[in-house]
Amino acid sequence: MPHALNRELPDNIALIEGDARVTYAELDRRVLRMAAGLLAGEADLQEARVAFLIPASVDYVTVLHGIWRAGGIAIPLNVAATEPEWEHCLTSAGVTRVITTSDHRDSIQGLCDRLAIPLGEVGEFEVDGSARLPNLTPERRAMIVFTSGTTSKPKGAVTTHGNIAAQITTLIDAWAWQSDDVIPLFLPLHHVHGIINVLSCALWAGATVHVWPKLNLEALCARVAADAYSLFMAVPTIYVKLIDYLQTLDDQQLDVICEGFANMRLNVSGSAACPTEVFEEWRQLTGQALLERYGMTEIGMALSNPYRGERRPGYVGQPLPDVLVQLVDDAGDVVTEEGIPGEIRIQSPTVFLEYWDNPQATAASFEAGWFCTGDIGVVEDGYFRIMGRSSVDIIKSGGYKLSALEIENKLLAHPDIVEVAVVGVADRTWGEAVAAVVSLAAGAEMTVDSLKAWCEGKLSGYKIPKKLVVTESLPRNAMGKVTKPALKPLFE
Ligand code: MLC
Ligand code: AMP
Repeated sequence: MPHALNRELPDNIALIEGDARVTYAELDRRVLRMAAGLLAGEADLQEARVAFLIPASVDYVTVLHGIWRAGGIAIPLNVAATEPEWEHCLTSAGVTRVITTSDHRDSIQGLCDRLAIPLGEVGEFEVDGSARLPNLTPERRAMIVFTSGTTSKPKGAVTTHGNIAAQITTLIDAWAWQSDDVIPLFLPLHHVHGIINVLSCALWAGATVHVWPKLNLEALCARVAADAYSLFMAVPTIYVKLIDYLQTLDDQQLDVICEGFANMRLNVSGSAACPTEVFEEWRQLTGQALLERYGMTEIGMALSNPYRGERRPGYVGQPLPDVLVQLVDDAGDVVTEEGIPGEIRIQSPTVFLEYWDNPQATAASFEAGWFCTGDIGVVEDGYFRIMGRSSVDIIKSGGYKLSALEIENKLLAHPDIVEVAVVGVADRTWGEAVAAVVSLAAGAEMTVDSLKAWCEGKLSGYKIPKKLVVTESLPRNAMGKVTKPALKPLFE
């Protein structure tokens, strides 16, 4: 199978979790036992959808690769999501079983019972002995990652084994992954940044991943200061949080941590625009010129500043090998000159297969064989710059892509809310912060804290509005549509 764990370096450490160090040989043995347990005598899972609710850990990797080896489609669930959000993933993907850990069982047991989906813990599937494993050709479906868009509910983006292998190998070459690399992994493992760019690239290269169940800046920086890592990949919000944290330290502590970052061979930023001030502050602190790249769940990584060469602040570089990029203007014409903006469209072996069980959405996202990203870009002096998105209904907060429509739909269920519009407003830490404008039923009152409290359990924490404006009525155009750009100044 193309993206199996590295098998050439069985004694290398694949994963560090707490005090445990797991070699590639040990991990491979666990994965084989998991695959055998999942198959339970069958020859092939035949693309059955197996979801798993497991934080970043050796268990997570065992289950992900076990599902792949057994011929299933792996669906990583967000450990911080709410029950209605999990329900959408399980039902829309036709999930046939869910795997979790003892710590998370209680949170999803009731839902699985209600949906009559068998739920098991990791250990229950790890059987002794081995099984004949199916032959996995590149066109077979491997994974579904749920991604928000311009529809109210997240869509399941399906990637094949071939897509995943292409997404990995292009980065192995572009960023010169090596088997002696060590990388910390603190990003969520239900999105491609964590799953592909960090975890899968490292495991392909025979490198070492130090898994953190949660971002802990102090503990992470202590390891950085000890020169534990050669590579670092994060969203811009994490660099902002690191800069803020470093500023709280005394000079001696600061120096040793900055030295740790300086000694790494590469620091990468992506998933959202990296402000030029953050690029400059990071360079001043650590001497590292952040390598900014651009990607998307549906396409993996597409554009990247060079590993060797000029890394230009505010730009995302050039197409990665084998990635074809077009800019298409409003008139539908391909842009042929620098300086003229257009929608970024992609053709590449890394581009996903389809949205699960949604041929209309799949068809709508392609134009003449090109995947339409909805992002607007421009080329200036040979480098791509991301100018924004064609939809105001997509918000990028701390690297998470959020649908304003999904949040609006939830808020409309609030008994006091008559009308609502959700927008993203510029925010130093989050890039964009979720902000809601509401009009209320007569006599009702609302504060941002009372709204947050009401949202708990209904929306993942990062989707909950951080800002609120209560107004008499929402501004609408002649067609009756809320004019969202007119709302942003309300939060200035
Ligand atoms: C957490 N909070 C957020 C948030 N993350 N609010 C808005 N946006 C976010 N992204 C809120 C919590 O709800 C909580 O609110 C408070 O912040 C503290 O929560 P926390 O969990 O302790 O925060 P922290 O651990 O600091 O998380 C921040 C973060 C996380 C940046 C580490 O958001 C994160 O891991 N982001 C990365 C997402 C990612 O991997 N995206 C890639 C998608 S793939 P309260 O009110 O309870 O205090 C992709 C393609 C590509 O984009 O190109 O890579
Ligand atoms: P997701 O759908 O969660 O995979 O997020 C993908 C989106 O993140 C892209 O469509 C872009 O809008 C945004 N994105 C990713 N990387 C960058 C970047 N370097 N600069 C600006 N936007 C980015």
